[in-house]
Amino acid sequence: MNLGNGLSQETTVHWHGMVVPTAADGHPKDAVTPGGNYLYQYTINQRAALNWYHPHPHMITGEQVCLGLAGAFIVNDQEETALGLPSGVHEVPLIVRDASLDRTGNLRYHSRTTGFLGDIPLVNGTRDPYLNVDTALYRFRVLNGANSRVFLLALGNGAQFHLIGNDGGLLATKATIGQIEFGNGERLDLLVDFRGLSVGTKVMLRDLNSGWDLLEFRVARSVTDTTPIPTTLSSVVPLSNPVRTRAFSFDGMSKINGLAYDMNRIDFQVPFGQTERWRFQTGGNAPHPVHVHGASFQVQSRSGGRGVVFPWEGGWKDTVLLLDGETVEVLIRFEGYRGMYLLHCHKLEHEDMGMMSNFQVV
Ligand SMILES: [Cu+2]
Repeated sequence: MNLGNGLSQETTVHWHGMVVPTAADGHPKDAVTPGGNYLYQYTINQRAALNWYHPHPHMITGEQVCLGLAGAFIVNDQEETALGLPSGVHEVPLIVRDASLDRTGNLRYHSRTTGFLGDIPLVNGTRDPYLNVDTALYRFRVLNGANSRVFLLALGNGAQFHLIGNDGGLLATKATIGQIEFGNGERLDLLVDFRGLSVGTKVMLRDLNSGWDLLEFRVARSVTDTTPIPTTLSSVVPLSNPVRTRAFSFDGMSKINGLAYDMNRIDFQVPFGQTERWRFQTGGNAPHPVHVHGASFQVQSRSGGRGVVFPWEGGWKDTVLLLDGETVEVLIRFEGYRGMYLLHCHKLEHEDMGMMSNFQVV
């Protein structure tokens, strides 16, 4: 992928969820100057998932993402194809975010240390959106593309989501669940069953945190759909026997373990191929959605705060939500590439202020 930078600022592209060589990871040290070009090259060799791309330049990521520089893409594989999940018009990506507009209706960014919060929701860049649906089973590939807003998704008619996947692709087994809380950077793979509803029925996808209506499903056409809802989905090999434990404290709004980001400082080294336990904790100023580059991880436990690991945190993750007082432990193993990667808070204003750390896989 060739990036031509037509902005008046430097930028990069990070391929969130993809395990790529350091030089293709969009690290801020590889910033592309205005008018410059950069060739991102990597081999796609990983599980099926909804991943996304967004800029990662030093201290201006929040502004660039908020003003629209982000998108999603889907990786497929044979394990997923064999399940016969809804596809074609019955598989719909939904990028959910919030936004503020100026008087002319353009996107507007205002940085706040507590994180950008917009006045209105957008789904796939659309205000007050609706989707005409068939009386069929749908697969929604959902990305929280907001700078800092945490959404609590629910369906207005009280129907349940069939949760089948998240950041790292399919879960081992399906979970049926009524409300799902997800932070920025996280993804969800949801089946929603509109079979049995009459034409003319409207079902609202809502955010219970803000009280917003996000997207209206309008049942518009009666069809016969016998697509099964699978229960067993994917083989997820559990990581185990960590060699060591590292602790990361997300302090204030700009530091990890007491240090603000320094592009030229490498904070720790991780041996290639070694399973480790990483402990993420915070005393306050959350939500802190913790994101790791270079590998996915498996969530093991959460203590304090909400105190449980939720069904949407199973399988493989690259971003996990930390609320005030929470400690989350994950197992992680870097087996893609050696080189420098990033650990950071994905609340983009915290990231920009320095809640980020360089580490080296050696
Ligand atoms: Cu944070």
